[in-house]
Amino acid sequence: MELFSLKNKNALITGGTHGLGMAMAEALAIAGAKLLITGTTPQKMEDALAYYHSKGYDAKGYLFDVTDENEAAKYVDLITEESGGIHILVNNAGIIKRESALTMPVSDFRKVIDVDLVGPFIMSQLVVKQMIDRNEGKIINICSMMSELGRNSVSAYAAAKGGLKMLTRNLATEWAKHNIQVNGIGPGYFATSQTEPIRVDGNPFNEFIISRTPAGRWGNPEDLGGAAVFLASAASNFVNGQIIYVDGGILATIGKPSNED
Ligand code: GCO
Repeated sequence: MELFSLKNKNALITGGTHGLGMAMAEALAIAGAKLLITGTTPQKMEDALAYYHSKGYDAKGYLFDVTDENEAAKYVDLITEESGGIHILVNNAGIIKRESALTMPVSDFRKVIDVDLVGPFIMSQLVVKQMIDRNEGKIINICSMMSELGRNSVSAYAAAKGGLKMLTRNLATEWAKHNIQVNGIGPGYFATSQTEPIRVDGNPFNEFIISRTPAGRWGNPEDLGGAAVFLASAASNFVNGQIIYVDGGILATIGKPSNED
C-alpha cells in the first residue's frame, strides 16, 4: 500500500470546502496528505476546517479567487512558504449555470469558462513551477461526464469541462518530461448541492439519471476518493493525460428501453 501513500505530501484542493472537493480532500488526508484548502466563502471555509480538524486531519484554509491571476500568485507563494511546498494540485473549484444557449447572457457563459477552465490553467501554471524545480508533481483536474456529452441547459459548463479535458491532455504533454503527471477525474451524476435542483424526488431528471446509469444510482461523494488517491500517489507515476470517469457506467452505454431489466 506504500504505492498509494501520501505521507509527507501537501495537497492543494481548490474549492475544498464542500461537496466533491471535500470528499476528495478527505480521501487524500486519510492517505496521509496535509490539506491546503482554497475557497471563497468564509463561513464554508470555517465549517470545512472545523470538520477536517474534528477528524484529526492537518488542514489549512486560504480564501482567494482562483480566476484572479494576481491574487492567486500571491496566495500560491504564501501557501508554498507556509507549507514548505505543494506536491499535489487538485483543480476542483467550479460553478455551473443552467440556462438555454439561446438565452444565456454572454457574461454568464464567460463566468463559467473563467472559473471552470481559466482558473485551473492559472493555478496549474503557478504551481507547476515548483514541481518542475522538484522534478516531481501531480495535477488532477476535475472534469465531468459533460467533458464528453452535452445536455440541454449546460452549454457553458460542457464547453468548460470539454476544454478542461483537452487542457489536461496538453499540460500532460508539456510537463510529463519533468516527472509531473497531469490527469483528470470525470464524475458522473453525484448527490451534491450542485445537483440538488435536478435531483429532488419526483423530478423526471432524477428518474432519468437513475435509469440511464447502469449502477442504478447517483454517485456518493466518497465514491471519488479512490480515483483521487490513485492519481495523487506514486501508483499513477506512468499515467499521463488520462481522464478517469467515475460515473456508474453512464458513459459506457446508450441506455436501455424501459421494458429491459
Ligand atoms: C447537470 C449536472 C452535471 C453534473 C456533473 C456530471 O446539470 O447536468 O449538474 O453537470 O453535475 O457535472 O458530470
